[in-house]
Amino acid sequence: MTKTLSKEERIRFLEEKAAETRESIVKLTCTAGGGHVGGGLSMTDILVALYYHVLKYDPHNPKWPERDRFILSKGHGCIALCPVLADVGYFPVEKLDTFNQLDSPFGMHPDCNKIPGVEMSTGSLGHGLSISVGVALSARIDNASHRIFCLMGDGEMDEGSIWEAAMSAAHYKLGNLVGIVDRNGLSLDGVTEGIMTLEPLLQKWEAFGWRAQEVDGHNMGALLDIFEKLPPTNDNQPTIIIAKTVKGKGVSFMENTIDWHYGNLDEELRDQALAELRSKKPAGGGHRG
Ligand SMILES: Cc1ncc(C[n+]2csc(CCOP(=O)(O)OP(=O)(O)O)c2C)c(N)n1
Repeated sequence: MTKTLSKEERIRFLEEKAAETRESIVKLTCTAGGGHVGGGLSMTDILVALYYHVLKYDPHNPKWPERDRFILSKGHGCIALCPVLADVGYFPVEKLDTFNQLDSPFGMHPDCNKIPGVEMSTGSLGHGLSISVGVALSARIDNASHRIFCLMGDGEMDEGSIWEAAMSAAHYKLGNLVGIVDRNGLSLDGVTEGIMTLEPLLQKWEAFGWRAQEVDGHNMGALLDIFEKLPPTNDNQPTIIIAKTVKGKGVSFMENTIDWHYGNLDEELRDQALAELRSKKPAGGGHRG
């Protein structure tokens, strides 16, 4: 989607998309009567880099066998995923007007039987990586060249199943698997280190046999660099990217605040949040790849 742009134009385009996505997250939170807004805003730049530059997919053929697979293990990030899937063409954006309403395909967690482009129904934390290992293993057996990306929360690292999956990915030498941790430092009701010490997280993944890297999860240029330098899919080691992020990124009263893990906005707060996000939009973007 952005392949024909210069690097500078691409970053500008993606930053603009991220700003638009954040606005959509705030609006959808109001449509839904509440939502996981903090974790949606922290993962936005990662999601935008993936869907507008990195992933291979065809929104008109969601089951295209050669597509890259994206599995949202932190399923409560559905509020960020849905506007991106709509914008890249999986379904009309107007459909999101029903978000979280009775009989809507769109709920707080993604349902792969109802939303085109969603690879796996998630929401119960700790399962996405195990599923991704299975999908990656099957791609390896089929000699396929697509990648499997799995986005996890850092609070989610407390789930033991993550570490079982981590061991098996290394055991099966799944170089086609890329895990990303949205390292915003907060879980549902506290700081991650207060609930269960995760650090040294990078070294833990390394010890489990993964190629581990850290990146500023809000620096579009750095995110692109790290994705562009992924090893070939037939490599023999899975990759984990620990993306340092800020929960509630972009809305000052939400940033780094546990209260905004899940919340609703009244009209005044919504307008304040949207005005802030609009004021931070990169000026003069507008290039479309
Ligand atoms: C198995 C399971 N236990 C508990 C929950 C409830 N829950 C929803 S979000 C969340 C916090 C997760 O924190 P993190 O992974 O850091 O998410 P983020 O901060 O990125 O939103 C919890 C405990 C759940 N969805 N699944």
